Amino acid sequence: MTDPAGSPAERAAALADTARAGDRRSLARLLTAVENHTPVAEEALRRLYPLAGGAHLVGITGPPGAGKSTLVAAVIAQLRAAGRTVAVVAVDPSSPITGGALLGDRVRMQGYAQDDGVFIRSMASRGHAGGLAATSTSAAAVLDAAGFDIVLLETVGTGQSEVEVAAAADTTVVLEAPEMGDEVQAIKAGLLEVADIVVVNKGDRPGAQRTAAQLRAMLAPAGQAQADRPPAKRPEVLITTAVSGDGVPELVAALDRHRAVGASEATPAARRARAAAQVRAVLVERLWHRLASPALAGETAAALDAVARHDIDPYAAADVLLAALGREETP
Ligand SMILES: Nc1nc2c(ncn2[C@@H]2O[C@H](COP(=O)(O)OP(=O)(O)OP(=O)(O)O)[C@@H](O)[C@H]2O)c(=O)[nH]1
Ligand SMILES: [Mg+2]
Repeated sequence: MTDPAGSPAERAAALADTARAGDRRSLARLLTAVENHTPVAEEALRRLYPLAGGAHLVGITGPPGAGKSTLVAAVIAQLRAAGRTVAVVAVDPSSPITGGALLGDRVRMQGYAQDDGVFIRSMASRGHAGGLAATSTSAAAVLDAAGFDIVLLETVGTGQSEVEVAAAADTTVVLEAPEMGDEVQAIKAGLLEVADIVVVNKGDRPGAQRTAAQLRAMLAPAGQAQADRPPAKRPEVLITTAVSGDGVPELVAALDRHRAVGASEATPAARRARAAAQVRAVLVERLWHRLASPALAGETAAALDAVARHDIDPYAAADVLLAALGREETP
């Protein structure tokens, strides 16, 4: 395959068409473009977004080492046995290589390397504000338009990343492992807020039942993490053992149930709220990008330094930078 020549728009059109037809190299190139936020990616997304919407987008998040990648590999096996196709994006804000690489190794070990019904990709989030949500949403839309039945987004839960990934997903699974210590307890409440399904993995370890019971208690009516959640929205708590596959069929069934309920019950307001989160992420990213452009970089740096020195507050700096953006628009 040669590099398609032509304008970004023409290249994007060609890539979008071949990616949509399922060509893996085109998919890989398009996702690289998405990762690098190139004009080609934007143009391709313009073509593909209207064709997306058929896939079930599932976010899987949780603390480092909880077994996300191992569970994703087990879910892939379960889905393929049922004849369903699946694409995985492992989004790792800290180490873009390792998460996807481990998952890729496992899936190769399982014999899916030559299987057209499985596509795996790891992606960096480029660190800046809104980047993870924008990247996840765009990558999911590309894979959705390419016809995969299920698109899994794996990301390590570190505080903000899971919220951004949840914005891109129809169903968010929060993974916990037993005996993970106090620092994990601290992020648990934040993680649980985005959970549609809670999974205690490493069910073969002592304490799994106890952890599941604790989580059920936290999510029960008097618990802390569900105060503003209607009863039907309370996440169920499942136990899996990713290394053996125990509990994985139950997890897939729970995903299907959540999707069916979501499709029938999601209100226009809920759909708009999710769209708002996605658009806001892109907006923040675009504005930040423009502030870093040669025309505004000096003014941006000066405003940030002034905040760092406590000469002005962040609100005042935001006003200054919004004014600078406005001046740039109307020269
Ligand atoms: N005993 C046991 N070990 C497991 C299970 N699932 C995963 N592990 C092990 O836990 C370790 C971490 O698993 P990963 O799947 O890499 O975890 P992860 O959440 O993807 O980790 P990061 O991507 O680094 O955040 C590996 O050594 C796995 O073999 C399980 O069900 N039982
Ligand atoms: Mg992983």
